[in-house]
Amino acid sequence: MRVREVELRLVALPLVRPFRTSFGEATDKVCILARVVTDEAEGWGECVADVEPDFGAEFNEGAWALLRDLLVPALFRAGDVAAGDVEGLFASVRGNTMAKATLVNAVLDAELRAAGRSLAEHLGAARDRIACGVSVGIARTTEALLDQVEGYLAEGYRRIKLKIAPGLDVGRVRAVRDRWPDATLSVDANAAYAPDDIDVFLALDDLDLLMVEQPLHHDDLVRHAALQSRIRTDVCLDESVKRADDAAVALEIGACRIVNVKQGRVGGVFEARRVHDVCRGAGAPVWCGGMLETGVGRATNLAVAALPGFSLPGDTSPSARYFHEDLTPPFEMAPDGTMAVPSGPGLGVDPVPERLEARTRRREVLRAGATTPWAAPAPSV
Ligand code: SMG
Ligand code: MG
Repeated sequence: MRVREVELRLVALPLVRPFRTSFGEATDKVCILARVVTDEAEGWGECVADVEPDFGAEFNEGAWALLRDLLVPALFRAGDVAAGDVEGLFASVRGNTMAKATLVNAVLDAELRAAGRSLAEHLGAARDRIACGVSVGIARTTEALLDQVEGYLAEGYRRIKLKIAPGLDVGRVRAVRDRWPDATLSVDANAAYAPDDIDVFLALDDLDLLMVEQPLHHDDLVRHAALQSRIRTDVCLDESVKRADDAAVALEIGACRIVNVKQGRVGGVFEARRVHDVCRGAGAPVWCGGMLETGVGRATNLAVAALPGFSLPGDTSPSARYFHEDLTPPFEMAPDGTMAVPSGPGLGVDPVPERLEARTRRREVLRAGATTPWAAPAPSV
């Protein structure tokens, strides 16, 4: 397959309610979408980077520059490519897994649409519906948090994840646990704590949590191992796992017992499947994380979440939990807290053209063969 054109768009969608984490608050979802045009079909990819480098080191403007100046030109230069080759084309670019995932997934989508095969089937899906959880942002008050949780439980979510931050942790979580003694609850700290905060985790240990997600620094597996050895609750890693080998090392040294798999964080669906395989081999449960994706990224996540090792509900909520109007036809959750995995060719969904246009803040079309500044021959001296 030859990639002839890549269209980049920066899109912005208002969120139905602000999403507050330990590192900040978002009122809009702002991300890059890529549409690759090949001689056979078109494919879509969504970048999970955000406006600022807070969850991870990547951010929209940086990812845009990298895509435009290095990754897309590498794709054009490669000529005839298969989706399985794309990761290799980017091997000389260190890190930047969110930007890379955008194109890995988009080229695969094009390939699968041309072949009439769904992404879920291609990856090796074991089910056609997945269990949904919901990630609840830090609320202004405990009462507001309880109201939100009550609403989500009534909608049928199978697991409630509470975002926590220093000072907004044990008291809040205990209030939720006291009200719903049988709910499946977890917490996510987004790396906000230090090893000295052990008392917080010892207190959370009494609240019967499914897991505590990314309590410590995003790069510190060793201290996560020390923490895991002191608490009963399973530690789950998110930010710390940027490739399959990170998961292997984390499990080997006891830094966690559960892994949050986000294809957009680890460089795309192929690496996500490798993370899944490593964890499955080690007997560790995995679940599908989320980055408040639009329908494009959500369809990608659902295909990954259908793999056999995904044994816990994911942060894979329906479109209405995030947006008044998604870019794609909305993903809906059944009252039993499950959602269908798309079964059409490729991602199985497309952005609705008018909605995409209305939400686009910037658009740039890159064409194979066109001169790019960095690729211009060096002037002779
Ligand atoms: O997609 O429902 C979602 C959000 C899930 O909590 C969620 N994601 O650390 O797991 C995480 C966060 C990161 C997103 S912050 C913008
Ligand atoms: Mg997380």
